[in-house]
Amino acid sequence: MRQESDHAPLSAHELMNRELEKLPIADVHTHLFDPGMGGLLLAGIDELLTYHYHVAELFRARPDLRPEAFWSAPIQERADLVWRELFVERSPLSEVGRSVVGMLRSFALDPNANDLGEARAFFADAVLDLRGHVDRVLRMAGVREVCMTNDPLDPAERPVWERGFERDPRFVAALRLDSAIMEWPKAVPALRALGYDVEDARSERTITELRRYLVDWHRRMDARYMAVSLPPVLGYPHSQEPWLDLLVRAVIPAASEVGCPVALMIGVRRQVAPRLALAGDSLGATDVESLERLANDHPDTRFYVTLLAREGQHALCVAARKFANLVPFGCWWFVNIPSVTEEITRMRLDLLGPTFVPQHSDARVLEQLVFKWGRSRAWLGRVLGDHYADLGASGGRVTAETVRRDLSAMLGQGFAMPARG
Ligand code: RAT
Ligand code: ZN
Repeated sequence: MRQESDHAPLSAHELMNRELEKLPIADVHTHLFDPGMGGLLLAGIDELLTYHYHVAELFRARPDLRPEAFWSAPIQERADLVWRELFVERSPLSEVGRSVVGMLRSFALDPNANDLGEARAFFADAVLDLRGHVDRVLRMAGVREVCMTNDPLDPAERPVWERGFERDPRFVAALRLDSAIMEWPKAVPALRALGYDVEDARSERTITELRRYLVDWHRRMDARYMAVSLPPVLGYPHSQEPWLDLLVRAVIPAASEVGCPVALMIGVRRQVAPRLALAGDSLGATDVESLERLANDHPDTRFYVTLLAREGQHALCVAARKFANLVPFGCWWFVNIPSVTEEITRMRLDLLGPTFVPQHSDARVLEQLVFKWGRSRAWLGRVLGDHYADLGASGGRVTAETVRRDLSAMLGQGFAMPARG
């Protein structure tokens, strides 16, 4: 391979890979927490192996296992079982399996070990200095900022915000709305307990109070955006679903009031297999036409949108060409597999140029940042390298500066609101 020191120009792929390696990433959606929030931040090998992506694969490998027995076992036992079934007895060929192998290697641990003894001892030691471990993981992952998923109605999380904690400026907040609006009126007692005068009927008073909740908590957390995961079909504007009414009458106005974007994560069908708990969710294809109508009716709201199904990704790109306030982001969960991420990202580049956010990690366990971003950098390098090579071959300018500028706009800024003209 040519080296820079040879003064031979780097190929577009070499340049891209070098710049991606150096790029400080703003990870726009994770389920990680500020280390100051105590036990909420998950880390270590047992949490890594009991991640719900592995759990789903465990029950495929061992259909004879009863989920109830699995869930009632201690976490170490569950992690040992996952390791034995998915890493020792079978080759870990799935995306999440290959990722864990790579992650263990980056911590100089044996990815082919017969048991978890070495890894468990290593991570148990590492988390004794949690802040030092966080520093190391962020450095290894090349991540400068981690956006959390924050829910004031979560009884484990709310007291931490109420008590207050010293914030790590690298961990920024996102106000998650699923529990507040998706199963309305289920949230009414919890909102009332927090001092918001809401009732089951979606009266003007209730809407005003729900907005007050959103604005108050947005400010308290200094949140970057409000986010909600939605079913495949939005049915905008005619659906009678309470959540759609609340989205339109409370969430969008509250986001406008505080000047933040709204992230719509569309396409999830929750709990089709309830026995699998977090691993029991599925997906469905999105009606992008509703999204177009929503974007058209709310031109001043910036919607960051990710779709769970492969179907609909092309339509989303086309919709985003019509509505600048629709910004596709990330290859989410079931589409976060290289065969599909490459397809989606090539399509987004072809149709939108560098005006979207190509990836987020969705990490739930700290060390996942290392492998999820390691793997994303690899396919991003292939896809972006091809596009810049093509641009260069056509006579366009491809330099370290232009590549760095574009990468920073796509992956380094988080969900930014454009400056008002
Ligand atoms: O990818 C995941 O971990 C899912 O369980 C979901 O959390 C999803 O990302 C979401 O944010 O709803
Ligand atoms: Zn998520």
